[in-house]
Amino acid sequence: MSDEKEKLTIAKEDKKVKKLNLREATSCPATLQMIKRMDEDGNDSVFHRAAEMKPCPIGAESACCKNCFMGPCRLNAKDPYAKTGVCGANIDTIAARNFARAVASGAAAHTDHGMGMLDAFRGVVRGTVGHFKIQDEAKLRSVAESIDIPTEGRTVKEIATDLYEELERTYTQVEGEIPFAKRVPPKTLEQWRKAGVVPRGAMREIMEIMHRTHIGVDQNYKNIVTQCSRTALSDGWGGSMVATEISDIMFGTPTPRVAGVNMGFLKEDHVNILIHGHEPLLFEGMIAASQDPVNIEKAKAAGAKGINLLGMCCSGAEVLGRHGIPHAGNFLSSEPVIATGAVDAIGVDVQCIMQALPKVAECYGTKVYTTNYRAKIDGAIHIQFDEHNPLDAPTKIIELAVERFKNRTVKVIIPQRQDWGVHGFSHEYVTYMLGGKFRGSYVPLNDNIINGRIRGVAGVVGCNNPRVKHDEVHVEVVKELIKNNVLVVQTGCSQIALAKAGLLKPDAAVLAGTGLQEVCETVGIPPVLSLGSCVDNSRILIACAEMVRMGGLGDKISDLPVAGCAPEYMSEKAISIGHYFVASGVFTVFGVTFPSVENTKFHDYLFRGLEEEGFGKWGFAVDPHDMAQMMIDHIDKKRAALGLAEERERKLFSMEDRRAAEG
Ligand code: NFS
Repeated sequence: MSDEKEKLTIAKEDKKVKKLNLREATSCPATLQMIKRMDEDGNDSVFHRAAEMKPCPIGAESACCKNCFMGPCRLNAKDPYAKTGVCGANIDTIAARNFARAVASGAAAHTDHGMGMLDAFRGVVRGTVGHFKIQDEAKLRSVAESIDIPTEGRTVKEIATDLYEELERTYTQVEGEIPFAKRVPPKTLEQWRKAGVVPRGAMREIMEIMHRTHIGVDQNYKNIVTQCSRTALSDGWGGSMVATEISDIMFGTPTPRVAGVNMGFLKEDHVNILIHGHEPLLFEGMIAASQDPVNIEKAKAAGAKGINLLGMCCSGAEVLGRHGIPHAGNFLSSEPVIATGAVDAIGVDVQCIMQALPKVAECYGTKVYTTNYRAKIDGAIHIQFDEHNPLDAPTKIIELAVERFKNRTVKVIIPQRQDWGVHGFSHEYVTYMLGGKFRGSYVPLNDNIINGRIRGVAGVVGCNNPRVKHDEVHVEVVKELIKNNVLVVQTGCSQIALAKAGLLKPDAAVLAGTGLQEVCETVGIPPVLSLGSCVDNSRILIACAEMVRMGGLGDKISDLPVAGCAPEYMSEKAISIGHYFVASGVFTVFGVTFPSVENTKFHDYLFRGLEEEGFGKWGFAVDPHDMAQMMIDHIDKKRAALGLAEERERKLFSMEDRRAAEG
């Protein structure tokens, strides 16, 4: 390269780096410290790439179509009805089809994850899988009973065999309703039946979406949205719910435990292994392998004090509540954590694993190991995980990590941040904690909502997105909600943001309004409850169904004073989740961007029309305070409809009061 050219290239690159304002990138100090390191080392991160890559304005509003090869066609988002695609498709059809394909992809990700869990469960039932077993028999029985499988006087094997066969229908059933439709409150189910959205097997629903969004098939936006609802419900009440329930049965239902989050849990003198992705199988195998004295000895022989496991994203969220294994950070921290130089191996399975990881890993002398045949990445080393021998791949990864520990050449810099909080609230535990052993039910939660101490419940969930300041929107929305006496339940990367901000500790109750504070102090819980990974959003659906069943708050999910929010979402999975909450009856607000053009019929249908038909509806805001206010307004609207608008006198609610409220 000539000198002149080289100067130009350097100048261009300088400009690139300048585009990213590091301080505005993240509110997580550990992540900031590490992206500064990456910046100084001349390495790119997701934050740098986001600063460099402007989103396509037409695509951002979902005003383009590439479902055939006469195009791609681009419509004018400013004058959306001025043009159509070559085939004549208008903005409503195009946006609805794009949305539907996001729902299909997101639902496919969750249902394939659930299928993976079911594959392992089948092996456990048939005795072909080593090491894993049924750890939570009580959960096995309760899940079986919830879908009318008899348990009385039957062996675990008999119940588990029936359960496996029944739940397989969640995926494969050609006709008729999926098994967990039995858990839906009757009035909500009745409404779904009328609207024709009760899902058949997820495979059929996803296939049908792909068919209907092909050129020249379904060209009526409302009809497309109906199939979106059916497919999304096959995720929430199907694939995701199976993933959660089977994981609980095999690895134990989470119970609250104090656990740590952040990069400060890496240990310089240990072999550090990070597990990143979604299905709990790899992590469970790794936990067992890392406790094997032979493997510990290998680490010690290399001069390490031991093996230190950490989680990332939803893989990490699964084991935080189940085992108290520390969590290194959420989605946008997955490159920065590697920049510590302390990670000796990263084992990944599926979903949310950036293709950039192997390159960052190379810069900091470590390796990425892919373990699922579905997800191979250029530059990573593939070691296939085999559920029949679940300790084999983890043991290999440990050996390679030990090698890397021995030969560490990169300077290790570990941000000194350790954040503690309570993790592992399951819907079963919510029953117990509010009612105690003898009165275990959702009655006390409903009572506290009826008497006004708790205004309502909000699910704040979902991803990070570098288009907004990392973690900040999650934290601000949640602070605003609890200040207004809204109890918050969380999953996924959002709960990691709040854990880092210290809001998963019981003493965070001081930030709550007086009513919620009183409940938290009495029960000894934080105002923000961490429920697990993104498939564990199904726990929130069950909690909603329980609230309806206990009475006093209406007879459909859409009657409840609840709302949902994904303030920093980025994935298609989030769209599927959002839509199954909407279809279930919940007002759901998304941040960052929304894939539709305002003032079009499709947009209006999602944001208003669905609610008029008895479903929930979508909302959108960028500012966290606006998001919180929209949710609070909705909760208040539902309270008013239930006759709970007037805040009651702050006293313990007696049975008489409750009967009066119900009457
Ligand atoms: Ni959910 Fe989990 Fe995180 Fe978003 Fe990705 S890890 S499944 S998709 S980024 S919350």
